[in-house]
Amino acid sequence: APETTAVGQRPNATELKERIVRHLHSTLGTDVNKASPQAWWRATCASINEYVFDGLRNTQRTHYQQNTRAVHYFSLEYLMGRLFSNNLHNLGFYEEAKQALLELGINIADLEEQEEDMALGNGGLGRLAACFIDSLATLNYPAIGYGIHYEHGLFKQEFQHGIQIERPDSWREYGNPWEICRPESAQEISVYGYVETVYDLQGRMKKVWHPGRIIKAVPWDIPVVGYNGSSVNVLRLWESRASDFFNWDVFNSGGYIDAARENIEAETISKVLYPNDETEAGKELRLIQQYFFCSSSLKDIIRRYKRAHGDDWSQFAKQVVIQLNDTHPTVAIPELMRILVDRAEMTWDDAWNICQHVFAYTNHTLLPEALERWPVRLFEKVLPRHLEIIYEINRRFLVEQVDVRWPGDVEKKRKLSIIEEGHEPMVRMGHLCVVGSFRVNGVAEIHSQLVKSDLFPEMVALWPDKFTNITNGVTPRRWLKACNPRLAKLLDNTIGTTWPTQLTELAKLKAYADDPAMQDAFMAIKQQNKAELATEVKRLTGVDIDPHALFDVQIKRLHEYKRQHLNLLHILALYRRILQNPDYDMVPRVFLFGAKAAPGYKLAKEIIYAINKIADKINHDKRVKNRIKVVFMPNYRVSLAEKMIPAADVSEQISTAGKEASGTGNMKLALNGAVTVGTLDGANIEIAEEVGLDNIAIFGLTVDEVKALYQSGYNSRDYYLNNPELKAILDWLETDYFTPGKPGELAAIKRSLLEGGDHYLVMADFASYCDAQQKIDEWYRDRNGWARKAMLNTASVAKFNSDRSIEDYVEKVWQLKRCVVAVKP
Ligand code: DL6
Repeated sequence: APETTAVGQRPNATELKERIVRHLHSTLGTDVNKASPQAWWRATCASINEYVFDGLRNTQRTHYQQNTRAVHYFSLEYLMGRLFSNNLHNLGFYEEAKQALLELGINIADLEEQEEDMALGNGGLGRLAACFIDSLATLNYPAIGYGIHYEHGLFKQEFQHGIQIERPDSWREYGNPWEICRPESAQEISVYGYVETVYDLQGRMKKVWHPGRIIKAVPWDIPVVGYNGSSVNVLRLWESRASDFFNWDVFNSGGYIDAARENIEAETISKVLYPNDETEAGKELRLIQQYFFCSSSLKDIIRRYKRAHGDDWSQFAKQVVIQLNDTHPTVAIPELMRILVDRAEMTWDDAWNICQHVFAYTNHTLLPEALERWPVRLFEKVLPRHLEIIYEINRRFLVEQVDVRWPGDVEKKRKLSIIEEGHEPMVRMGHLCVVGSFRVNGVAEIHSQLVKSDLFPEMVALWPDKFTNITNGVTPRRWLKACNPRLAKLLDNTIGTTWPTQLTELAKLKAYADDPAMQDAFMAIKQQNKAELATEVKRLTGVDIDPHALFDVQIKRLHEYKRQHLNLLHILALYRRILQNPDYDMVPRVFLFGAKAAPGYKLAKEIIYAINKIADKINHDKRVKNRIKVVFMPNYRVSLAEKMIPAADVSEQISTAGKEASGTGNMKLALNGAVTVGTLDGANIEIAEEVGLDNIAIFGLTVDEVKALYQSGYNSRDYYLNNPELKAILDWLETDYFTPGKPGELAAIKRSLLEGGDHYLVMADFASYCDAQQKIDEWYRDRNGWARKAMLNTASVAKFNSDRSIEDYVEKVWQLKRCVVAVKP
């Protein structure tokens, strides 16, 4: 335990029991003998919050007194999952709470199920933000996360006859015990309108924006508890409301209906999270969401800064650093310029100098469809003054940088311009980010190299030192200690208890990799986790799976580049081999999928449907004799990941090389002792370096080979014609074998691979993927050998810890100092 914590004395079970009962009475208005599970859960949350809020007050007071520099993490997404057990683990009294509840006749695991996931994000980018704020608090760095308080998070997924159905997620329908509304810190946000040019008495030109609409932004604070209660930071999420001012104006003039409509429109802004992963939406509401949270957050930061510094802006860039989580918050750059130039009446150069010391940008994707571009015409309508500012940023950039470096080179200007020319001119947000930030990072070594070589090579020529790499990481508190208590306990007993904050300690496990007793203990834990998951699979899907089979897990958003359909083709190959040879010898395997498809992504939904249909057929085919089971777990989310990851034997990380920026599921699975089947893509490359090639099954084309193949003219049909097994499988999809009476229902996959050009090279990698899977099969037959590999995975992945990522950001980007929080006596 650390010397100081923000939270103070930890309670024992008796104290907790008293608090829970007190809250049951005085907060929930009920009693022990009639309280519902929800009431028990809420009373326990309220008891936990007594400690959380103490920590929050102590942390905020200390930061204020010490006038600390802080990082402000701007992200449109935070995939927090549940906070109940996470907060208890981080506060250090999970066991005491478990005991207290037990004495009250309540099973803590049942209470955990009472909580809705806080799913305010789509996938990797949002979950990374959640891990980062955990690590920032744990490491005692002053930090605040800013985002949107969506009323509806990522949709809930159901399957009807195998088809994905989306249902609204109402995570806070009955309130959320972890959040605090702070109406006193509300902001007013302007949009639309026009810009007027005026001259003051000295003849100086000024731009005045006359907004067409004002919206109120109300903050909700979610305390973020560091491990051991070290610091309690804040995640501040903005909710949109109709502005009082605007509302009353319309209301007074008799426009009741109009006033109500205004209300609805204003509240729409924070209504729903856009469910697209890796695609830009291009919708007006999305741009307004982005501006709404950036403007509110900047105003909040400035209000806090002014409390200490008044109108003296000279310290601003020393106190404030803003990390832009992808390009989604880019509009913060012109917004800060607007505030400094138009409101604070600073010169352009002074204002730009501040901006360039405040913003840093993380790129999370190279996929062209995800690189945000906004139509100039939309910008002009929604943010007319910001468009003018972007034009001026661009003009100066082209004249002062590009033209100086490449005099008279019109083509370079066209390529580097923040405004893309064409029939529909566009604002390129990535360009604006690079120009306006002092640091740009990718999220894994290979990705950061590709950001430089493929995305922004000229920007690198202009500013070589601006670009860097910071490999992603995940918090071992949630992704090992809390989700895999059996393994956590084994680690505690074997290598000591400091690993949750000193993950490099895991390397000590290497010494036990050949110890049969430890191998047995490790495998026994995996077996228990698998048995638990098997029960959950039965409950959720009705499918019986054998916990002694190999559990092969692919959990991530559904996308062609992640190639769930490559996994499916291999399953079909195995099935076909069994049908052709009833004695086909293979290790029994359960293929587990979890994935949501963006509602508008047709092929992704077709792939889900195909997996479900094929699963149904195989699972009921007696001839298979349980050698294969296929399960698509519905509604994949953080809390389901926490159940699946500890039970995985194999981790599928099979994206086309060069397409997955990093991946973080790969890290969580390896940490929990799963062996990866993966391409040399994203962080897989670094995982392979850490665990060694004997402990990971690498296959497929490399980034360079992928590029060369595209260049030489890839023809997927060649693989179809030359590989009889692959041909037979694809042809199978056109029959009605899996969809009786409905031939062709699964043919979209074949069409995309043969006629659609197979952009993600599924056909090219198929044979190599089958070989890697064959290797896994052989490895798994040797129980001790497998145990060794699994243990060495856990022992070797300390690098992929979000504490390490945060220390890298601190060193390379943020330049923060730790601020140890003292408990007020
Ligand atoms: O950096 C977090 C995460 C990576 O691990 C994934 O590889 C990457 O696909 C994901 N990117 C996005 C893209 N969203 N946008 N823009 O979610 O980021």
